[in-house]
Amino acid sequence: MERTLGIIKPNSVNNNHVGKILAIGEEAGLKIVEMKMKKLTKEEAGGFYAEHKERPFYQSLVNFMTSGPVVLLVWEGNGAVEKWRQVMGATDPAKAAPGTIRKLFADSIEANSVHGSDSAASANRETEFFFH
Ligand code: 3AN
Repeated sequence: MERTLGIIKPNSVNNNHVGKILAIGEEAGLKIVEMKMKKLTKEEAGGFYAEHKERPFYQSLVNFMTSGPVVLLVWEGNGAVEKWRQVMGATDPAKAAPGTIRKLFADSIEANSVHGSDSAASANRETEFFFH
């Protein structure tokens, strides 16, 4: 069984889409094994996205991710990393496939509703960052 870190971002919490997003993950065969709601600090959001520090959108991304509470969760399932990324859809909602979370709920490429770890190694690091 694999685990991956998911985040429901502030736009989707604010738009009352938490339940629908969790249902999509569960219906894909993933199980919620840890979950908490939290307003991230600038330090947490900045540290979490440290790999993007040099990108032009970094400061705006940190501001957005701290603009309201997020839902942090750990999904478990066979191939959980890839499965959660499949149901999230492409980073840019304009390019996301029909039926994916980002196609359904994203407001922009920045406010794109959800995060998912991009590899098993990232999943371990990100789960540690927020839960242990
Ligand atoms: P993903 O979350 O799909 O793995 P990353 O890791 O490339 O995508 O980007 C991390 C986050 O940064 C995205 N989820 C999105 O919120 C934001 N982001 C990515 N690209 C852009 C962009 N061109 N403009 C604004 N925000 C962006």
